[in-house]
Amino acid sequence: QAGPPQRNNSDVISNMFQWTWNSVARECTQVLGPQGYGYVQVSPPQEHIQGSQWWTSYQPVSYRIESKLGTRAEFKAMITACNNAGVGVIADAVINHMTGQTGGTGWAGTTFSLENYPGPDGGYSPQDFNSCKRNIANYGDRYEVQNCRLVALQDLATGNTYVRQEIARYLDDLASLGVAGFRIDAAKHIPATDLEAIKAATTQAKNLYWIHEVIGAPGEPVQPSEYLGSGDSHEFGYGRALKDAFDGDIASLQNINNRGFLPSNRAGVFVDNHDTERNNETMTYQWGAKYKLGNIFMLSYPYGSPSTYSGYTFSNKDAGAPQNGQGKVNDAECTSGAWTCAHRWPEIANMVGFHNTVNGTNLSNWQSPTRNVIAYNRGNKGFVALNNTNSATTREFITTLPNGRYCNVVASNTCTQTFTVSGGKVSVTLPAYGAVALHTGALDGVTPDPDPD
Ligand code: LM2
Ligand code: CA
Repeated sequence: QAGPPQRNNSDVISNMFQWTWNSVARECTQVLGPQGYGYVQVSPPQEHIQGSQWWTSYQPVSYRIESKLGTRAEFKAMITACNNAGVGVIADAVINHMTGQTGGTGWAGTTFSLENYPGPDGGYSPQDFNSCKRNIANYGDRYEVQNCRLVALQDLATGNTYVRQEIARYLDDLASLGVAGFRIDAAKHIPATDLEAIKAATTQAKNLYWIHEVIGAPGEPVQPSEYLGSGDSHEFGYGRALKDAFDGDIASLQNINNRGFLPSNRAGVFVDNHDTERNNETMTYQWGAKYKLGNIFMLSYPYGSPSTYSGYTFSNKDAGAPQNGQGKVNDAECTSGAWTCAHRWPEIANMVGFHNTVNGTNLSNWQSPTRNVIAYNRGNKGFVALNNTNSATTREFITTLPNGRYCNVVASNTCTQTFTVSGGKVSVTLPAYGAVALHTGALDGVTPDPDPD
């Protein structure tokens, strides 16, 4: 079993970038729970600097749970609502550094100056910061990557007992509010042994799910595999490989994991996240149909534990979220396209059900009649075919699904298109840059079981 423990019969995480706590709460109840998502990952909840850019979230000034995304009470209410919907909340924990600003007043009123933060939650003074005050320039130098400043952000001395305790107290506070786990931001910039010590210093947080954001790059001294002693790590090579493949040769995705990736059961994977959609590293919502195909692949192929990504449309990569005056996302923002609401698209939302249904089965019968048409089965529970070309194609594929008439779950939410499996064969018409996904939880005329097993 890869990744986080099953919740809502699922390990799928919906990463909801810059959504407010109130908006996430409603989404858990109305969409994420019913669609079968196991977890929601939210943006950093701690107090941060003021400013209109999204990345103020990544500049802590205290560990008070008061931010542009909501109050402590709203954060707690969100967790309750999500838990009631079956969905665990994973918090983005920014613990490598404080702000890059040299003074000011934070979102919730905390006044700070360079390397001086009054706390009491996240109270730090100059002795709590690393002595290297220069910015990281050479990623080939382990010392520099872990002890100097990431884009000028004041780097916490995570080797010190007091700093470890302060971070542990913050993570335990989040645990006491009911979070299910943590995405450890900038983990590459924290020595793996420090993270193990921080985890050991917690009382409740150590029992939760931890996933480390370690941006692996070939040849660098700090690698994601070092961090597996205190949690899973993200496999950034995965999203990069998907981008390469959908650029022109999806048959190359066969055995995608056989290229030095993390072991499947320790890897978090995604098509994109908030950084990679801004730096060209991966596909993004702007790739349209190919992006949807990438998500269908991720949710149907047995490697890693998947995070889907849901953010907002932008042209300026620093621009903060379009928050209709009150920081909310609602149906209108989804339909207007201001927010992508990608977690609601049938190609993503209904593939969560596919992913949950085929859990535990192996991939078989990989078929690739051309370099950009592929199909495969997941045991006798699921079948998927992808067409990464600009023309529709009708093909007969081998399938291990039992005979029956199946809904193409990526075509719509209401079984508007069906395909019939007979004698281990299925003939499907794949639209240009389109897909067919069939599974035993979505037979025509049979109400899907929202709670399989
Ligand atoms: C992360 N993972 O390791 C986050 O996923 C990523 O989004 C964060 O960068 C980064 N690490 C630090 O937590 C973002 C954003 C940066 C931004 C920082 C801090 O991508 O552009 O840096 O957050 O807010 C900004 C300015 C930068 C400036 C810095 C400090 O862009 O020019 O550096 O603030 O003032 C002088
Ligand atoms: Ca560091």
